[in-house]
Amino acid sequence: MPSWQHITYSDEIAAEHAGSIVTVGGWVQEIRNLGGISFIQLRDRAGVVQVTVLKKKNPELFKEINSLQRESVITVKGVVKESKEAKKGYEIIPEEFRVLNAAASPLPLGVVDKVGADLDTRLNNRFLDLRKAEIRAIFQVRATTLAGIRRHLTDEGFVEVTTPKIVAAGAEGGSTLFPIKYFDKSAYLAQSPQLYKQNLMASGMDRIFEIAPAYRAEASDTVRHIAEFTSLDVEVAFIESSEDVMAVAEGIVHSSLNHVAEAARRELDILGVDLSSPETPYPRITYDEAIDLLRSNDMEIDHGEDLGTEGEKLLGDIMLKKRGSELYFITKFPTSLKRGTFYAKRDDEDPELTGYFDLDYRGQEIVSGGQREHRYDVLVEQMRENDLNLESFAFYLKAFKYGMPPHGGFGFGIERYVQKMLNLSNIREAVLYPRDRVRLIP
Ligand code: AMO
Repeated sequence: MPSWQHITYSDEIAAEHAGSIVTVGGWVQEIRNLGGISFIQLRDRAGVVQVTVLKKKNPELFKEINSLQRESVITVKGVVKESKEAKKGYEIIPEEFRVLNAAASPLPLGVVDKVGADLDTRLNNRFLDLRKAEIRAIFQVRATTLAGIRRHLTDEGFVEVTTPKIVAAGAEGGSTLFPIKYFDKSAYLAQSPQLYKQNLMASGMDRIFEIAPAYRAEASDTVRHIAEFTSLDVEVAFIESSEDVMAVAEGIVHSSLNHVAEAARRELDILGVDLSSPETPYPRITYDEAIDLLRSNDMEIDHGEDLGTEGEKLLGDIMLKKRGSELYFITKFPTSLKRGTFYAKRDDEDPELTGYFDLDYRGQEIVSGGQREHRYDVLVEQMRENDLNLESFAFYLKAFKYGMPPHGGFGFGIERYVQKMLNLSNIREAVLYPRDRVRLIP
């Protein structure tokens, strides 16, 4: 058995293990030296366990331990002993004590300090920040969310794919493209797998999804935009309308919220989050209804304008108050707003409307998508309207000429989802090492 498998986590030990020998490993959170006896709070990924060292039993060791700095890494092999004083009802009396790595002092970021550090200091020292259980819990919830999504989509017959992140053309507008050097050519970091997931709809893989990084050179510094985010992308063929696509998004959110509420109960407790999965179907309001609602709530906004952060936030408050819903679709976005989305299908009766939708969670867009234009001639026309160089999109267009079924899909921002699920004020809190206009390290 590898040595790491000999380590017992603190939550695996209980007072009834009294008398047995365990090996624990972790960081020295605190040392209290009372002269003849020292109490070490050893922290591992599961919690804290008390190690009690008696001077008279081993004076050398006692000295070494008491000179240790906080956050040094140790392993302790010892006997579990019931203790009324120890928080957990037991302590460990060491037989073997190893200092694996001594920490320097002072720490650039406190681990147990009550005073909250600012986000920049935390992110600059992420490895220390993550030693706090409530910070690690965010990423355990994130992992549980992804596991729930993968399970749900796989059960629904979707196949997970991986598409290139180094691409020759962007699909989401030139202003947010990151140019890169690619041998002797110029290329970009992928903003979205849009062209590839549509390409696959002509391949017979008629239900696919991808969970991968997407890159946007976002100029503005906001609490909901980052330059590298994790995009869940879904594409499904043989659909009749955007409603078929919305049903997939709804199913993912509903099942993953249920999954997290159940499987990440411990982490939600640590974070003080009471999570529930609202009943489906989620309410649907059209873009025009959303604008009317905002206007009747004293917001200055005209039909045809983007809802913007403020509009989405206010709409979130209204939808919660009036419809009791934290999750709702905004449908039928006007073509004027989605014109850049050259692949969006327009309404057959009213070309000024698309069937495009957003799914908002607690006043923030987390999903955006709809039915695509799958007819070659119409698509080319829409691309021309956008002044796109058709040659750069040759591989994409070709697939529409030789048998492309009607299809649709969406992009779903994972960090925005986790941010809203856990009521985090900044999206960066849901990213281990965020990238933005100023942040490239760590
Ligand atoms: P869109 O650009 O709306 O659509 O992006 C889809 C979803 O991705 C998330 N998102 C972001 N999250 C964090 N930081 C960013 N800078 C950022 N940009 C986008 C949001 C958003 O709802 N190709 C289409 C999707 C499709 O039609 O299939 C697209 O990329 O949660």
